[in-house]
Amino acid sequence: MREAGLSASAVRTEIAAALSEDIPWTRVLNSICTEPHPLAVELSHAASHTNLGDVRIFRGTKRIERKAVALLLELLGHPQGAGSLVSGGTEANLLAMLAARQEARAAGRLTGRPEVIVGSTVHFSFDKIFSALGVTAVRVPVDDGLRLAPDSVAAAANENTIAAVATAGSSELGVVDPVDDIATALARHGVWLHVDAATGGFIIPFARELGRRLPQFDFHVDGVRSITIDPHKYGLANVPAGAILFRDQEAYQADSFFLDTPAHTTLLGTRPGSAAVATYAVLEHLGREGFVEITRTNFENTEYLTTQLTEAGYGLLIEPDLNIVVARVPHAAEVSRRLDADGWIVSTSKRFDEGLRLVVARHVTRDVIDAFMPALVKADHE
Ligand code: 0PR
Repeated sequence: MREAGLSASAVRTEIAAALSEDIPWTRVLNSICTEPHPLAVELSHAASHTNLGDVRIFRGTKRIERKAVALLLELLGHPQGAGSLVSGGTEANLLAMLAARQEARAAGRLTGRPEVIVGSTVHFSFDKIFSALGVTAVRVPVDDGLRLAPDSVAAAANENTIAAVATAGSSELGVVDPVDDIATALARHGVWLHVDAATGGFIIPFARELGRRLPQFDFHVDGVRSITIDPHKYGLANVPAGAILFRDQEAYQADSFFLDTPAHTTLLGTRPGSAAVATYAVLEHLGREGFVEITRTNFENTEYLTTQLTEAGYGLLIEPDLNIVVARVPHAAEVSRRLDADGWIVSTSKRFDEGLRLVVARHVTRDVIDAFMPALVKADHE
């Protein structure tokens, strides 16, 4: 550390220079995070000093977290449920797995190492979680559309199964597992069904309202015990804002040293109240109508991009459920690198050699698509 500190303006200058190296949103087509809503930015700034790890001090902020959780539970069809705002999808998925393991242990039915049933499309956050918890991942087949096959999930269940995970919107490919059919297939096994809707949670309810054919994925489905949903993705809150919701109670994680302090149900102790404020602000300000309109625009722009790609001779590798397009582009990794050199960020899935993955988040407007298409064609023909 320096002996004598720098002036504020010198520090500001350095940070401004670093931020200016970041890629502007108008050139980002790989990210399911987007520019946060201005109200989220403004109010999270106002709450930047808050810490939900100490709810004796930050009691007003805690009340806002409870209100945000209540709105999310209502959105997902179960106002009587429980939950917390957390740092993102990884922490939310971890807490769900901890709760499922806790329940299986309490029931005394485990005879060996705990197992969780997943498909090959499950998010890689589960690899971290399984290794941290000492859980074996039982990977079962996905169908031709890369969706988890309900019968194979049911066939894999045994006394050591603590949970099965369905993904309601994979960030890799934008496909939604048939959560309702998986729940039906699992019903007689009594297995905890966790739905990872980190990506799709703020899309599917509104897309269904717009008449799109997507499965019911939330607490309306009997057997769904926990859901991950991320305000910092399509919920337009700033990072870090995730949420874990439970049909019943939350899992107890730890007691504090201090009297009159509630037990912790989250992994993080000190945690940002600003995230709760940002989440609540966007939910209240946009309301259902606001989210439906944003979802409508995202799907319209996805269709616009698909048409532009087709006209330029690029087919789709899979039929997307959500606003993620995987175009067939030979040598996709090389094209992605050339685009990167030209200031455009796209991604390629390791699953396909010829798949260029494009995410149509809120900042990907028609203008952005119109600017992107010639850049893609140029990178492809270089
Ligand atoms: N589950 C699903 C279905 C996800 O899509 C993600 C993140 C997670 C869990 C983990 O959530 P956190 O990253 O909040 O812990 N999906 C994106 C991905 O890895 C995250 C992302 C977002 C990556 C923006 C890049 C980016 O620019 O694909």
